[in-house]
Amino acid sequence: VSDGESQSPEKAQEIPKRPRRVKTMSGDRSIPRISVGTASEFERILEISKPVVIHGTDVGPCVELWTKEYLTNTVGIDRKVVVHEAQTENMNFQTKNFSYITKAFGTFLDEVYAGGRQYLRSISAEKPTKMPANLAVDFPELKEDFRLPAQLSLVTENMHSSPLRVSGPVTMWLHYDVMANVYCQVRGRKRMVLYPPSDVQYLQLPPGASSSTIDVFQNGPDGPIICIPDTSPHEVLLEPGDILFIPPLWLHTAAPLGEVSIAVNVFFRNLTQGYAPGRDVYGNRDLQAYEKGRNDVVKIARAFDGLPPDMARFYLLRLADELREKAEHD
Ligand code: AKG
Repeated sequence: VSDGESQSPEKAQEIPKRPRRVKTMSGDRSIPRISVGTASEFERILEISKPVVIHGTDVGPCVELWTKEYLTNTVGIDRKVVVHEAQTENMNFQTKNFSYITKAFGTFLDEVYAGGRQYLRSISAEKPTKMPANLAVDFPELKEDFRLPAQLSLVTENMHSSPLRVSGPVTMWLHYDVMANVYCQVRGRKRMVLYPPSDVQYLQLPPGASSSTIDVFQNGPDGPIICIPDTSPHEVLLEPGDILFIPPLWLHTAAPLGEVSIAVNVFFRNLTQGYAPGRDVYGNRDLQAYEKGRNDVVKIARAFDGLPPDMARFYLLRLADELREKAEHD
């Protein structure tokens, strides 16, 4: 029940090998920190579709209020939550080195504030498998504490979901989402590394998956990220009150630094068409054309059944070249 999990079982594929040329270095591009005064300035950011950190806006009293004690008293200790309990400090969706555990909110807070490798990405309290998370509905006690600034009215109007994220010392795996995202840091600090969509070919995503097999933070949450050849990592350290705009399809991974990190992120639709119809609980269901394309690929490959494998390979690669040509030059 988290990002990258809308993959159906048939999407799961063999994990490709790690890149051979891995060396270490730190991210080479930092994400600009800007102030945004009006809704039309934010609209322009959406058009440019590059990540930025919006600072100096008001996300509500949560930034001061959301201490362990406040959350315990306000939400209550008995409320049940489903948390990721990790075996190592780098969660990996492909190797599934974590488990989903249902526990009482009070127990979760005690454990996570004691340094437990746990991560809450809230899900719908009403219909967890059918509806996206909504902070105001799922945690009505916290509703008045968090708000998006007026400049981001486009986000509010097109909101898909607003999960609460509470993270102990564990990193979130590298993945992309299909919805646009404004990630609002509330407490603690979070290191975010983002890769542009054009890097996807170098980031080891099994076919049809939205999560990578690579752990970018192999050198620890504050160490240099691993160098993945031919990619352009963009990096930022979020402080309370910062809002990171994560454009659709930008791959991202996150590491909390120091204390427990609390955030609310709001996924929103920024396309007028193209989303897959039907259920999308996590905001990462691939576009309709891609889902259809994957079915067409199966049909195309099947059309070569019964032919000599070397001839099938020859023509399938010719077709792949045509697709690449379209992607790069159309
Ligand atoms: C997202 O907002 O899509 C994330 O993946 C956030 C990751 C995190 O908070 O650890």
